[in-house]
Amino acid sequence: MAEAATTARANVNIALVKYWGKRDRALNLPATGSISLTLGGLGVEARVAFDGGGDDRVTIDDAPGHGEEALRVRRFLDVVREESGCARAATVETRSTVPRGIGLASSAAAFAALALAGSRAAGLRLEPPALSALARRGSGSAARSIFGGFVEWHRGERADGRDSIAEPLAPPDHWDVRVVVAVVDSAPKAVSSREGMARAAASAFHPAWVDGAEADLAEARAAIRARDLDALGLLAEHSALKMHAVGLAARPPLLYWRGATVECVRRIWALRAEGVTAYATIDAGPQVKALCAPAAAPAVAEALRGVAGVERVLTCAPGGGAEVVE
Ligand code: 2P0
Repeated sequence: MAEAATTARANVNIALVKYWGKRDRALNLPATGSISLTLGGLGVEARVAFDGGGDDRVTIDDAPGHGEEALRVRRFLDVVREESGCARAATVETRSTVPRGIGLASSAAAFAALALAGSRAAGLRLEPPALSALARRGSGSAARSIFGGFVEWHRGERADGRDSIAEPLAPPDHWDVRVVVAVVDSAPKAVSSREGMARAAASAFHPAWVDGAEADLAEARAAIRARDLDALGLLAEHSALKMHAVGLAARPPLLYWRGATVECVRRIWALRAEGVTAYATIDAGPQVKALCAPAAAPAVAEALRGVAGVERVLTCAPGGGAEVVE
């Protein structure tokens, strides 16, 4: 039996050990595990009601949803109906509190919020692991945004993906770090991460990426447990650069960087040489994110603001997991 409308909120997350390639595209099952940090204050709120017949009505940031974005939401609602037995069409409204065009993909936050709001609205009370598996069906990285703080998403072995779920490694208050985001290009990207991942999976370097994953995950887990910023930062930088190397070796090649992307990485390395501890990571776009201690964040932000081509800089702290709003 469907319940009344439910609203839920979830935050974006940034991968420290990246998800880059799938073992099953339909179910968003990853080729490797990944580890992320959920960021506070950058989220998506989703309201879902299974309230009628006909087609699903999807509103995204106060405008009727259209194209690929709305199609992904409708496909996800089909998954919720399949899991719950609810046959009704839905009314969905999502609102993003992530500033637009900053290169922090909101799909992780959106599908985590939709998984929580949608499952409740359809009458399901899912435990966090099942909720994470559901969110994964919308967007792989959404599996991680169900939880706050440091999170690991397991590759899993099962063909049905039931064991490919995220779990918290440490809550947001375990370790107060900052992620300073340098926006170097706010235009929509030419190659989506979904397409990029498919291309990267066919790269000659992808088998090496998969081979290195377990060692990277173990190193990241240990660094998070020990609150060792140098160890985690070096590993996060390595994972990001390796991820982009896989794309460079793909045919056709995949290059998300702009000139300013490289300059930001070099500026972060120069800061380190000056004694400011900061480490770079880059996702499926040209933006550079620096992991650093709270005390170093103002200096890191100022340095990145000074790099030619940087449009804006924002600083984020660890954030919490998905929650029901009403
Ligand atoms: C990550 N990215 O681990 C990696 C690093 C981008 C670079 O997860 O196809 O939107 O929906 O499963 O999760 C972005 O890809 O892809 C992503 P789908 P998703 O954060």
